[in-house]
Amino acid sequence: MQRPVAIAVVVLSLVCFVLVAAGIAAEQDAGTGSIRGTISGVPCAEDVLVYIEKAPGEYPPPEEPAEMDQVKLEFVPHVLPIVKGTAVRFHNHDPVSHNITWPACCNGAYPSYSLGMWDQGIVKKFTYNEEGKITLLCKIHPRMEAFIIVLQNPFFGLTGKDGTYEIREVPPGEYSLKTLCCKSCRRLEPKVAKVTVAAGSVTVQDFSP
Ligand SMILES: [Cu+2]
Repeated sequence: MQRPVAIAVVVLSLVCFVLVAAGIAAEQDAGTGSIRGTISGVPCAEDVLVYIEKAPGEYPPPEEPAEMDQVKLEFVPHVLPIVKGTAVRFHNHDPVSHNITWPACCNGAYPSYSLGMWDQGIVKKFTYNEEGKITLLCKIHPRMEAFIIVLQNPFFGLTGKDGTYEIREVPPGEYSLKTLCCKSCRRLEPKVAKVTVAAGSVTVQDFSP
């Protein structure tokens, strides 16, 4: 093959690859919609969980575990939403031992439990097979606290510092969208909104007290 012809073949192949990849991405997005919005008027607009309470169908957990770290005597992240059946890997990046526990919760789905003491660098794992809100505590450091929220489906978002959230690739339908505050505003009543999601479009749903 002459050199200019070879170059043309390579360029054409690349163009075809990009077009096919773009087509696949468009097809994936075309069948679903997204939900966006802002939480305002609450003491802490960050790390508010916004989630679809119940979506039709079964949602298998991801193969990759979720991660909960301990860094500088804090849990990272502070709020970890997962789909039912997801395994969580617990890390310790502190030069001291931690002892993660949680009190019984969720109508008996999770009895009180301790992951035991462990040192820096060791990883522990636990699989959450029931829905619920689990409060993580550390027996050694009373100020440490975090939340694992086990949900029925993967359609959830956490607000950033500016109070905005986004839930992507939601199948079209009518849903009950709920909020859950976990920080200083955790005693605020959860909010509920009825939302309709259409393929290829964005549903805007803001929340305020
Ligand atoms: Cu600790």
